[in-house]
Parts: sequence; C-alpha cells; structure tokens
Amino acid sequence: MLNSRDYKTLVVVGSQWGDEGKGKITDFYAQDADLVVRFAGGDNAGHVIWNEGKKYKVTIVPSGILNPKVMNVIGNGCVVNLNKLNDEMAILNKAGVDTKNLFVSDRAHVIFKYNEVIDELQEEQRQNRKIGTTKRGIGPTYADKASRCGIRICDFAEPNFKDLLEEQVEYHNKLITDIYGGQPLDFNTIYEDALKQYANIKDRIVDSGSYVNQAIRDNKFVLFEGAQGVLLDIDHGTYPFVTSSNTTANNVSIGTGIHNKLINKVVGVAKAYDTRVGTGGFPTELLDATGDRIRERGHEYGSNTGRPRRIGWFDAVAMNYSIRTGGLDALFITLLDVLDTEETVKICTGYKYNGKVIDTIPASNTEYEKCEPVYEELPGWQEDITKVTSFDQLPKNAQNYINRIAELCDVAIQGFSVGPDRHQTVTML
Ligand code: 2SA
Ligand code: MG
Repeated sequence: MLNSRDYKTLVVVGSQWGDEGKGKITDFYAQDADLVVRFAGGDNAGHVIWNEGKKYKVTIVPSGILNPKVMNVIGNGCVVNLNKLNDEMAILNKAGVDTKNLFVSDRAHVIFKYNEVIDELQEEQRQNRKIGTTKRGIGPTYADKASRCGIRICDFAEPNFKDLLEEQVEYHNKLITDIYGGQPLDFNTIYEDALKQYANIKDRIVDSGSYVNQAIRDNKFVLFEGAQGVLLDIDHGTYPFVTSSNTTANNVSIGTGIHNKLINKVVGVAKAYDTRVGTGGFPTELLDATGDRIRERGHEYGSNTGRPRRIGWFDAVAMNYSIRTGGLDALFITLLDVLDTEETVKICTGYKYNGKVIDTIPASNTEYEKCEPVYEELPGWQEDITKVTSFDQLPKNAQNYINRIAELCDVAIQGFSVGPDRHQTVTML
C-alpha cells in the first residue's frame, strides 16, 4: 500500500502556514514505520488524528503514537513543556493509547513558566504588530537557547540543577517585572513542579542522535514529523510573522542529530486551499462568504487555541517558494473534499506588485501585504468525493485541479486525502 520500503527515511512537513494535516499523513505513514521523530517546535503544534471515528489530538507527542509498534522520539530540536508532555500522555492513556514507546532527547530545551509568561507579555507589548503566537512560550525558549541560558532535559540530573534554575528564574523575573511590567514568579513553585514533572519522564530520556542513527543503520523505516509549515520557518518564512524554529526538512538533521544525507524523501503536506492563523501577508485571503463556507466545511479553527483560521485559495506562488526552500520532493494534498461544493476553484499563479507580476514571496512583509493575487479559475466538481479510493475515481474536474497544481508547481503528487479518517487517504506514488 505505501511502498514505504522505497525509502528508509521519509520527512513529512507542512508546506504552507501549518495545519495542513501533517498529523493525519504522519499517522498514515506510521502504519508502516518503526520510528516517528519530531525535530522542531513544541506544544504550539496541534496535530489532529482521526482513527476509526475517534479524534485524537497531540501537540508535543509525535503522531506515530497511535501505532503500538512505533517508537516515538521528541528530538533535540524541539522545545518541551514537561507539564504539557505529562498531561498529554495522561490524556492519551485515558483514551486507551499506550505511551510506553515515547522517548525524549536529553538535549531538548525545556519550556518553563517564565517563558510562557514572557511570550504573553511580549505579545501584549507588540500592540498593533502582534504575531499572534500560541502563547506557549516557544519564541522565548528558543531565544534562551540561542542566548545559551536555556535549560535542557539533561540539566535536570546535574548536581547544581537547583542553582541553575534559580539563576534563570531570577533573570527572567527581572525581564518580567522591569521590562514588561509583569508579576514575578515564585522560584520554589517552579522548582518543585519541575522536579515532579521530570520524575515522570526520566525513564524516557534518550540520546536522540544515537538512537535515530542506530535505527537507520538497522534498516528501520524512520519517519520525521515536522511542525507548523515552511512559510512559518524562522529563516525562510514570512518573517517576523513566523514561529521561532526552522520548520523545513533541512532542519531534520540539526533537530535530531543525523546527517542530512540520510534523508531519502521529503513530502510536503498541502491543503487544497490555504489557511493561516496569526498575522502576516496572505495574498489569496478570502474575506467573503466563500472563505466562511470553506472555514466551516474544513473546521478551520486552531486545534490548540480555537482561533478561527484565515482562509484563501491555493497559492501556487507560495507553494513554489516552499518547494524550493523546503526541498519538497512531492506534495500530499489534503482536505480536497472541503472544496466539493464550490462551483469554481481558483489557483493563484502570480502576485501583482508595483505594476508588475512577480512569482516569488518578497522578503519584506510590508511588500507581501501589498501583493495581489493573479488567479486561474477552474470549474469545481460539485460532487461528494469522501468515498473515493483512487485518483481515477475522482470527478474529472477534481483530477484536473490536482493535475494543474502539479503542473504549476512542477512537483509530483504523493497522494490526496478526502476526509479526516485514516482510510480516507489515497496514495499515488
Ligand atoms: P508561536 O506560538 O511562537 O509558534 O507562533 C508564531 C506563529 O506561528 C503560528 N503557529 C501556528 N500556525 C498554525 N498552526 C499552529 N498550531 C496550532 C494548530 C495553532 C492553534 O494546529 O491549530 O491552535 O492556534 C501553529 N503554531 C504556531 C502562529 O499562529 C504565529 O503566527
Ligand atoms: Mg495544526
């Protein structure tokens, strides 16, 4: 079914602004995988997986967790809130999902309460330039990592851990009170909670680089699961309206500790339309009834924060950019069925900017906000496709839509999905 043995390592990343259905596609490939590894981000991700009519949501736990034979690793490139990790494991256990195969890197950085508080206070300070972060402390934790004052999982076992944490609580309290005018946090509460949370995950700590390398050497099928999307990448995304990590497959090697030559294939998950949550340029955004209809049909609300997502037509300019910067070998088109009722569907083929038509994303968000989409219009299929099990069964107009995306983006189509459930997934390669 999956031809997964054609490649020993497969990367699944979002090719737009997140929420493309990476959880679903990772879960699908995980049926054949031995190992699923997260390499970036934290509990800002919201990966939704439907299996046999039951909905599961994970934020920091890899999406391979529903497959009992799969080992799941949270790589060193992730930032981990131990409270959230423990809560998420408890929720999964309650739903009957075993989490004994879950491991976390000794080198992953930990999100503390002070990082979450600073995330929130920074957003408040941004006033009319808000990023729309998930307020999970992601940016401040990656900032600490770059400033070399971050605390990693391995630090909890150090004899001077208490001093280390106390120093950081003091420093962050100064930022909170003096810079942002917030309330200081109590060290003892943070320390005691940290020890309690750590005790619960202590037996799951691994050296992810060594663990994942060994699995590859043993000829296992290793799946790497991205978070957010290429256009939210800190370097290549629509800065500053991005997340604080590298979201592309290029970060797999850094975020897990394997050589990038060991990556065999990168699949970009692409919604059949575009969505974005948070601020930033979005040329194909639909602020009309069509956008509202797609939002409702696609249940386009933040799976983490519940925020309504902004909706737009499929943007081939942005996708070409993602394919280039994200090194995508093929696209997996998701939520195709959401467009079932549309009379016509549109694809953006260029941006009008300053009297010219451009074919890439400008570096400046101010310029990006001024880009207007040039559309190609295609007839819709106006048929229920949720039971389709092969490309040939798709209505002609839906086939044409997929083929046109492939042509405009000069990319292979790995498959498409016609509904939330695992079985509503069709592979083409
Ligand atoms: P952050 O919290 O610092 O990473 O936010 C920075 C920007 O990145 C966006 N971002 C996301 N965009 C889409 N989906 C995400 N995950 C959740 C979901 C989000 C939710 O799956 O629905 O529940 O709202 C995600 N995480 C971060 C964010 O909107 C900012 O634009
Ligand atoms: Mg999501």
